[in-house]
Amino acid sequence: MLRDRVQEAVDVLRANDRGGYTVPTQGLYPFQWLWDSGFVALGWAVLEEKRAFDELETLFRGQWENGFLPHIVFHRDDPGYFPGPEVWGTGREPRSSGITQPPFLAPVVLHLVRASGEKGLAWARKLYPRLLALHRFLHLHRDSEGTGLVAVLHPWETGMDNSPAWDLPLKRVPRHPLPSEARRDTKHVPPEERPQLKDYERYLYLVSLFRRLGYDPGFCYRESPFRVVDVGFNALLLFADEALAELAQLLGENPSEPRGWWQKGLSALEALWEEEAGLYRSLDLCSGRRIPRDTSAGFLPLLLPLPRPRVERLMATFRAWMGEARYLFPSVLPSAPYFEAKRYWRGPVWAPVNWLLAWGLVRHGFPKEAARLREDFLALVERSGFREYYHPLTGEGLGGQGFSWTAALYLAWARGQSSPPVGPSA
Ligand code: 9WN
Repeated sequence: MLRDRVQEAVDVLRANDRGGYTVPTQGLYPFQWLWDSGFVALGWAVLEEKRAFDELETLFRGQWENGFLPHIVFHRDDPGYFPGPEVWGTGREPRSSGITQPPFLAPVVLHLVRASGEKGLAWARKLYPRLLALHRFLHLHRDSEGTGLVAVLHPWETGMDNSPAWDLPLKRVPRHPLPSEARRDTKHVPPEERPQLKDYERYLYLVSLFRRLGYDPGFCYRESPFRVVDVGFNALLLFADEALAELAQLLGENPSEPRGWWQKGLSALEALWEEEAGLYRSLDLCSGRRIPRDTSAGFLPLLLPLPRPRVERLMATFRAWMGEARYLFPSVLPSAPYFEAKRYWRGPVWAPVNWLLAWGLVRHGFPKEAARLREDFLALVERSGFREYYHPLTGEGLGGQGFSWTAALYLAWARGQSSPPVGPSA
């Protein structure tokens, strides 16, 4: 059975391969997405190491001169997605969006280098300056006060687009009237599994604002009514800083800049800890308050070295969540009033989150819990195929079908448990 699914996973990746890059799924997402590419590369690495590096090189073709890396690169036209390149109007070549996504790339490159030795080092050498420029952009332009943590300016930048954590900060964002037929997503996926129109109208308002501001990083930061220190984005950036410093060392480059960001960020992260809830929460920079919503992102700091009492407390919360879901790991605790089992990022299980949490658990010495994340994910695929996300109580498959990151992580995980490329177990 496992063997058949492995072949199916390979077929999904090959079917979504557009030559040098992989679309997340056909129809719903027909371009190259930033953080998807990181996870997809982990799967390609199982089949062809070079193809994994190509995925990232193609993504970096979309990098801007200031180091910014857009969340979508529109390598080819496709009328099936909204908002397409003409709505973004970023004026770049290749055409791209004008917001970013979690920079889950340096850890992937390091992971690939560890697996492929000298060859990998040569490929990584080409990517290193581009990664460094991306990290510089984020630490400089998204942390204008030099706090050590960076802000996101659009829910899509978090990768967890429709998370209930964004409901409160989004209320401040005006609605950009949008005829419901403008949306293409609900033509591919049942509307109850997608965001509501009122959310989409706010997403589009932000896009039109940034476009009006010419995508100038300073103006966008100051003018955006949505400015949030997302715990997930920051945990991934710091994890990537640590990987970048390690990569610098392997390549004979100076690791002090990424190491400095990492150290500063680690202490700043404490501002996101919520003792009573026993997990980390995002901070709304416009109100100056932590957002009172608990989501799976609150566990992602497990990717980082944390004080032991903090880890113990976080694990107690983690186990409480384990007790409420049949399949780990739900994006929202099922008993929370804002839980929606089928709507994206408001309850369902996502392959990349399981993968990242498992790396965090391995790092902190919780192999049993990490194994459970892997087993549940494999069971979900066994039951429902390679879907975009899954119902945490029934295992029903939801969202897009033939999904690349799900297939890629299945391939990577079919071989056994994986360890993070940094930390004691690396
Ligand atoms: C907007 C591609 C992307 C993922 C995101 C996921 C979803 C896009 C959308 O799909 O977002 O970027 O149109 O809904 O939320 O994490 O990268 O798979």
